[in-house]
Formats: sequence, structure tokens, C-alpha cells
Amino acid sequence: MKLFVYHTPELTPTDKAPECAIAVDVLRATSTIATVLASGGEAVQVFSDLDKLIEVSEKWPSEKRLRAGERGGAKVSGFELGNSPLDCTPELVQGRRLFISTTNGTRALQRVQDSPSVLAAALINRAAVVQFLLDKQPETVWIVGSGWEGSYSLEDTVCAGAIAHSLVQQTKLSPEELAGNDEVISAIALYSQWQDNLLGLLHQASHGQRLLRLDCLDDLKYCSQTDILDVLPIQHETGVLK
Ligand code: 3SL
Repeated sequence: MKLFVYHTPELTPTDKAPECAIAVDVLRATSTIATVLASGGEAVQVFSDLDKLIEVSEKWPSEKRLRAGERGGAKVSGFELGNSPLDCTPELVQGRRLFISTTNGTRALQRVQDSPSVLAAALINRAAVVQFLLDKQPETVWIVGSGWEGSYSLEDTVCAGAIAHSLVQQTKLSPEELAGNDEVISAIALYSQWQDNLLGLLHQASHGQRLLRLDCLDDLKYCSQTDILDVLPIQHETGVLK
């Protein structure tokens, strides 16, 4: 297995595709997607365009759908949900499909949607993602961070590092043998330094600070936890994760 980390969708190669692609948006899209599926949601369908989301979701029975929209960290008006995983309780999402569009996370998923296997990862479901890689042993794996409007995000890189660190621990591969690019080594270093204080790292991250200004401390606390959900969001048809 060769692992590559790309910090943003924009830095991800366009002329090839890996056997397995993992989109990461710890704050907060992939944390929300994992939570919806762990809470009994039927599926999550991802859109970059809000109008398209509305058009497609209109065809779904209203009692079986939820619409989640986020722009700039805030909820899109007229949608039932923003992008807080804490709102995705079993009572609300059980049996319903979540139609979601967010600023960056959904773009990362769309960037890799043509890969044979597409997963959504966050810190909260890291172990399930690692177990999938150990079971399937894909030859090439890309971890694509969502970043923020084209720039680097600490929280996505630390999650990439958490995945890589766990792979190193559970295989006989050294970091150098696993790494397909230097970003993997730096992601492991970041995770190794912060693994006991991931909430502290999220406080330092620019998007963490943006969310704190929006009064979302509980979201940061929730998203900073590791391996709390045994759920593997995997793409079944383009844009639909189950
Ligand atoms: O950019 C995104 O995709 C979002 O996850 C950002 S936010 O955390 O909902 O503000």
C-alpha cells in the first residue's frame, strides 16, 4: 500500500485516480456525515451546488429527507440543518436521507468521486477507515483534505496523520515505506505531537477559531474525539454515501 496526502482538493492530481480515495473534513462535513450514518440515516447525498441539492431532494418524500446547508460556517436559510454533527440525533435522522452541501468538505468528496472506492473520514471514525484499508489492502490510497477555500487546514492534516500513524502501527511498514509523498511524513509528525491534545490543536486551527466565534465549542469538542464511531461512509453511487 502506498499512501498519499493532499492538503486540499486543488492540490490533488487531476490526471490519475487512486484505488481508494478518502475525503477528510474534520470541521465539520465528514464528521457530520459519519454521525448521520451512525445515527441511522438512510444515506448522505452530497452536492456542491445548493440549487442542484434542492432540485434533487424535491423528488424525495419530505418525511424521508433532511436538507443541510452551510456557507461560511453558518446554516443556509430555508434548510432544516446547518453542518453541526451534534444536531444529527437518531431521533431526527433515523431512516432519512441527508442532502448536504458545505463550503469545502463536499468539494473534496466530489474531487475524488470517480475513484473505485471513496470514503469519508474524520477523527471520530478513524479506526473504521483504517480497518477498511487493512482488510482491502488497496495499492494506492489518497487522503484529500478539504482545507478552507483552497488553503491548508491543520485539522484535516492531523486526521490524515492519525490514519497514517495507525497504519504504521498495525502493519510492518515504516512511515517511509508507507509514504507516497512527503505530506504523509509531515502529517504523521503533526499527529504524533498533538495526539493527546487534539482539542488544543483544533483551537489553534483557523477554522476552529472561526467556529468558536460562531459559538460552536461543543462541535470542536465532539470532532476532536478519536475512534468513537464504528461507521464507514462509503460511496455507493456518485455522490451517495451509505
Ligand atoms: O467547509 C466545509 O465543508 C464545512 O465543513 C465548514 S463548517 O465547519 O461547517 O463551517
